[in-house]
Amino acid sequence: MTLSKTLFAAAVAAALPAAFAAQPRLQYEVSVTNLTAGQQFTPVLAVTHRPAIGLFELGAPAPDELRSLAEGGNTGPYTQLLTGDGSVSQVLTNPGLTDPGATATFTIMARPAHDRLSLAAMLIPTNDSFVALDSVDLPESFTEQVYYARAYDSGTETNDELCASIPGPYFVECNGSGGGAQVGNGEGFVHVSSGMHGHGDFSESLRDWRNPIAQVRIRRVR
Ligand SMILES: [Ca+2]
Repeated sequence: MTLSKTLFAAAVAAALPAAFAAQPRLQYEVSVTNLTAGQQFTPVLAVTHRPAIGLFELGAPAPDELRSLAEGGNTGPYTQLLTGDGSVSQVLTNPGLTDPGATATFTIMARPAHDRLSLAAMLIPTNDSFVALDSVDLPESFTEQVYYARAYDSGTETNDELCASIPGPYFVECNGSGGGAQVGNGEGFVHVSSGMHGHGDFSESLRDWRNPIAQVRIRRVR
């Protein structure tokens, strides 16, 4: 690049609003397939970010933002925390429930140095279990990268498996919607979910699972 072109590029960059100049330049299509037989995924939180940050730490107490997501499917607190963070390119929530066997597909942007993707969604019906990928590599080229995700328990709520404690629009075992009772007294740390055991209102044969519980396909499209 000649000096004049360099100066011109610098002048253009300087003339751009800061928010526009900071726009992400890479785009990815992400498809999340629910591999369980009897669990729905709540709206999926997805974030592209630098390697320095992540959503949670296995074996450690869950942050409040994870508690909201894992117990109630609420992605708002994480969105508020991550929006505007200099280590984050984009944070989004893909709306709607993802049924067993179904796939949720969305696109997400990332700046070049922000080469990680994290995502999470509550499993319903569970007390505080969620499906997640934490800080996986985005594909460098236009090839597709496939990951398999496990179910985790946020450790913030006892797994009483009762309709009153598990929110959701309709569960056959509840003959209607679930509730949002705050049970508390959780296991204390984020761990691999032990599944559904049938000691409450829900059927173990309908609702339990084995890992992995989701296939995540990431394809760079721009
Ligand atoms: Ca729990």
